Amino acid sequence: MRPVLYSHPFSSYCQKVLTALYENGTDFDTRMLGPEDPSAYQDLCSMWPVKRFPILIDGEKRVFESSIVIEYLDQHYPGPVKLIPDDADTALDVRMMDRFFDNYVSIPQQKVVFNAIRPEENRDPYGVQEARDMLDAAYGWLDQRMADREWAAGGAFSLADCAAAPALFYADWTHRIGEQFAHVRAYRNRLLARPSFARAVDEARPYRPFFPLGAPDRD
Ligand SMILES: N[C@@H](CCC(=O)N[C@@H](CS)C(=O)NCC(=O)O)C(=O)O
Repeated sequence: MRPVLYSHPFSSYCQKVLTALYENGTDFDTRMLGPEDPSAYQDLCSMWPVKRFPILIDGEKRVFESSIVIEYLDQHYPGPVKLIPDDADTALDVRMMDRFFDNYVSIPQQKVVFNAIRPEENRDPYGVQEARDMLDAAYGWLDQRMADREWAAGGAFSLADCAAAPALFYADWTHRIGEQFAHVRAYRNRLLARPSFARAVDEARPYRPFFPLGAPDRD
């Protein structure tokens, strides 16, 4: 039996897992979370009351959290690309960078987007400014880190890059990565050129009109 991913193509955390799946050509089925099949979302909510996706179902096993889904795939469906390195210290570096991209790029990016879709009276300009400041701090730190690296950690494409790809993709749409962060921009371009992530981006193209801040005409 193949694992089943509850997923939507336009979701950044789903793209993170899809990138991992495509890297290794892993066979899986999708339950698409969308208006075409409301039962998929109902099933997700009954399994995971926090209602966040993606989740992976593999037989009796339910795996939540994109990073842990990728760890699970690495253990149970290994392929030619080792997304968690065998060396323990290198694996720590990979996990550290995965946390960096989720906590300090994706989360503030989503904060700005979610604020935009709230009713006017519930908007939070202070929180949005904090999120934008966090993105600038993250871009600055990452720019130095990426000055002499191709990938985020360990010298090869890994879990950390699966996290980085959609995080930087949408962060740039939300809060532009300035020209001064040339190493971050170059890294984002390398991620966009990676066939696994390019495929995830292509599959999500039809949903671009739904991007709340207006999708830019690029990428
Ligand atoms: N920490 C979670 C975050 C997942 C997450 O926030 N997913 C978004 C989609 S990109 C979601 O479920 N949004 C639904 C909502 O906010 O109601 C993970 O890594 O899987």
